[in-house]
Amino acid sequence: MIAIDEPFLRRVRRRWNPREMMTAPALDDNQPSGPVELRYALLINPFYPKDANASFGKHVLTPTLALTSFAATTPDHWRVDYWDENLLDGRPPFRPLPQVVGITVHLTFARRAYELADWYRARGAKVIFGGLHVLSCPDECAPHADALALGDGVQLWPRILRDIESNNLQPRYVATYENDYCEDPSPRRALLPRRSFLTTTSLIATRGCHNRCGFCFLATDGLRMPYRMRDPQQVVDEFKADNQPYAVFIDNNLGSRRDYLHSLCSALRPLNKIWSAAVTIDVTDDPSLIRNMALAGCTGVFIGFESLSDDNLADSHKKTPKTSDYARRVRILHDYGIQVNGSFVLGFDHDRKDVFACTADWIEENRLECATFHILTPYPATPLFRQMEGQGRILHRDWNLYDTGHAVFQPKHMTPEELEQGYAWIYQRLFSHASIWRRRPQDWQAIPLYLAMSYLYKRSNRFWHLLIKHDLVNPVWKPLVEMTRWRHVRYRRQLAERDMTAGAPGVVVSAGV
Ligand code: B12
Ligand code: SF4
Repeated sequence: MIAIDEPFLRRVRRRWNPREMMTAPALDDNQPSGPVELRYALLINPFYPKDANASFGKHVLTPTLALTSFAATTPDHWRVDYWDENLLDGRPPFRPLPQVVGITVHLTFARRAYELADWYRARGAKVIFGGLHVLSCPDECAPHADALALGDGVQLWPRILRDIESNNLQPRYVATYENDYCEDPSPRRALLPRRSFLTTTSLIATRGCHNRCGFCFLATDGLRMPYRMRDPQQVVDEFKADNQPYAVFIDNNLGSRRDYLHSLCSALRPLNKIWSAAVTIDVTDDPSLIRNMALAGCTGVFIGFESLSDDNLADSHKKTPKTSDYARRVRILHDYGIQVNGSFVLGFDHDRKDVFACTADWIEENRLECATFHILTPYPATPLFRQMEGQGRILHRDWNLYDTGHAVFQPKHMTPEELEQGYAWIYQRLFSHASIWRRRPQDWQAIPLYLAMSYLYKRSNRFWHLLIKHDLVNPVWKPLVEMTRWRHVRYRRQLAERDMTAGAPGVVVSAGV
């Protein structure tokens, strides 16, 4: 048992953070405007500072689909380029100057998005903003862009380009998320640099979630996102077409409709590939679903446990099983060889200073292979933000610090400094040699891969910026992934043969991410 006051016995050492992971590349104000290339669009994922407590590896695990999803609707007579400032290749290109610059905006990189937008606009490009922050704070974004895309870019992007061609650009475009998801084209993954990510295959099969937790961006005012699903065959085709051994589903919750997940698994199974996805813990209500996921290649799930306090979960309106049953449910996943990456939010109103030690204990006791922590963050235009604002607990509106690594509100039972100290401590504890070892898989044959993955992911922050800068992410990571896939295919064969009633113990095949 970890002593309750351990997180506070000494100041947690600040982690080393290389400059390029903290500071956006400079934009040269003296650069004169060049000729604009007509029908050339540049799409930008802006830079955001990385939190040195967490793994830098997560930023290059798999790319966001924010831009590639709607890039697929670009008319053929337009040229389109993609630039992710987080890949450390410097500032986005400007020669020739694009006619249109499309930028995705989240609150944590809103300030950088505005800098980029102001720079390109001053030189004659038209700037279009879209993304979560545009939806929650349109009036703040508007002065920096020629047009805002509120909602689904897949529906809006071709309209925007058409209006630009006819010189009729409107200041706001609005689309909902209620159309048939099967009609969306596949994301344009060919735009992505393949060596820069563990896998370029970020798949998305569904949008939305059956829950509406008060702290989640899905609860943003005005966002209507019913649960929509793509045809499983479309997902399979995309997985095949990208030709990678491993895919990450970036769905909010791939498990909201169990019948759908069953059919998706049946479609994925023949591929003999591996994947991971975010699901809620209630998927374990149906162990046959977990078995199907394993047979279909699921090696890991990302589960938003959020909290080990039922009161916190009730306050958030999260429909979830009792926390006292979480351990049994984790065992079900482990029994089918599926590793668990647990996501925990710290700083809820029922959290006291013991939350850090208790959460770390629970994670180690239940051998969660990986864990991700977030300081509770009231995103603007959500019920949580309104509640905190109503209670006068919002400390500031510096969105840069709304990155779930900083306390931006007044917690109930500790100071903001204690919350940040506890957050830094729990990451350091879970990334320590001792904790990694304590959570090793039961099967000794799985241990070498587990250690290799864990050390690369959790203890290599000194090297990640070099791997990223020199385009080595995929080459370094891929052999481990291939080995995992190979072991998993063998495991799946055994699982298929295993008599369900015999209850033979499972083997966690992969671990680390
Ligand atoms: C992939 C992902 C990541 C990746 C890559 C992030 C990146 N920016 O490059 C990684 C793992 C690195 C990551 C990290 C983090 N993430 Co993240 N991440 C996601 C995830 C799972 C998928 C994003 C995605 O591809 N969505 C699918 C696309 C198609 O949807 P979309 O982005 O909304 O885009 C659509 C529209 O908005 C619009 N659109 C978007 N941009 C534009 C631009 C133009 C010009 C137009 C026309 C339209 C348009 O069109 C698109 C198609 O409909 C989302 C959850 C989710 N499922 O969305 C969380 C999410 C975006 N992440 C979130 C958070 C909090 C983080 C972290 C802060 C967590 C942490 N502490 O580490 C970090 C910080 C990163 C950062 N500052 O952005 C939150 C953001 C909440 C908020 N209100 O801002 C989300 C929503 C998760 C959640 N449920 O809370 N993340
Ligand atoms: S379960 Fe997760 S994705 Fe669904 S609403 Fe809650 S926090 Fe958001």
